[in-house]
Amino acid sequence: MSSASWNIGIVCYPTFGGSGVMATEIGMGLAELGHKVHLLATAPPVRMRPHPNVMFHQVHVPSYPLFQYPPYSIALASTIAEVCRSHKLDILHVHYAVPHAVSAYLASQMLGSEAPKVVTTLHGTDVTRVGVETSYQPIIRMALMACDGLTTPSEFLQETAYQELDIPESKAIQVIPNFVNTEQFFPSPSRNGKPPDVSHLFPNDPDGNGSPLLIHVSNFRPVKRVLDVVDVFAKVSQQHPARLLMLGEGPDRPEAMKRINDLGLASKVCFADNSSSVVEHLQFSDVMLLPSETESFGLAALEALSCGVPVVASDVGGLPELVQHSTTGFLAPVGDTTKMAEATLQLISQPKRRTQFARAARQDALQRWERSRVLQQYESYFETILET
Ligand code: GMT
Repeated sequence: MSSASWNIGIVCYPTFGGSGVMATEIGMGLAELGHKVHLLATAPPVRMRPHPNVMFHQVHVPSYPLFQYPPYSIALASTIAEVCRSHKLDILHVHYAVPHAVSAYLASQMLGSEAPKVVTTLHGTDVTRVGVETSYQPIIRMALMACDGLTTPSEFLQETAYQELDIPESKAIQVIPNFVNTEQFFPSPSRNGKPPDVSHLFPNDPDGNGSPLLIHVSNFRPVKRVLDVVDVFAKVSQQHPARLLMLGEGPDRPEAMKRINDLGLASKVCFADNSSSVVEHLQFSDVMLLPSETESFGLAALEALSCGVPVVASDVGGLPELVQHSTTGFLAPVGDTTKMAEATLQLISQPKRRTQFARAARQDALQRWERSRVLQQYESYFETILET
């Protein structure tokens, strides 16, 4: 742990998305290391747990009949300024640049010499999708240039931020990866190489007991290409008995359900909502499918690897930095569901091979992505920022 204890503000979206999850896990981790952490969001973040060093500050966004869009950005800026003043924050760490970096900039203007150091962590679509929109890019760029520190979870996103947001090389962007709590996400101790009984998830498929289980976990946004998941599963099912678990909620879920019904695969597919335990479902699973169109990192894939579940993913964005092709999973071009199905079949049809991949996946999670190691990187980074 660093010698000093800091007052750290963390701004995030409170939902199940990866940026909010990482923001909260960083906050919880820093609190355990002795820092005072103030989480600012419109609702308690989903991964927030009670801890004496963690305080939650709700951002209220008043509405008014005149407003078609209540001004979240300025409500957040005012809350940030208030929390900074009341709790003498040393560092404000904002997650997802749009619009959080802009709110942090406004708060700093309000606070003048009382302003804390501001660090923004870019997460993905805040650069690759939303950040490049012409309505947002100039102001996001201005706010990022004003930050004391910038981080990304992958080299891919670092490079993309320099290019797409036109950030000069003189402005350092530090890569600090996402992490996983390997004590929380671990392989099922009872599994011992045998597929667990998941018949309770598939009440209409009594014949499939023991057949391999594929899993997809996401927010079902278009960028996740959930119809490719269905396509891969359909191709796999033609050649090998299998079942599919679709975990999460989002806009493309109804279409995925419809496609599965149309294909006559409903009895072999289970849809679980966000209230389900991700760890428990991963522990049941044999292979994770993540055929995203883009992915700055792929936190869901990391959680799978940590549970000893090999990942079949698209060869895009930060995924090649995470998934080691032919060792912890397989990578295939975006949209190439035939290659993804072949890779999945290789794993599920050869249980010994799958077990080798599962061991390598767990080992990799422990070696490269372990929570305490990454938290140390954040502490050192904040120390450097506070010294400048
Ligand atoms: O960028 C997003 O779509 C939002 C974000 C989220 O809140 O879900 O996801 C991004 O951040 C995660 C945490 O750093 C990464 O694991 C995801 O790969 C990334 N999503 C994309 O780049 C599409």
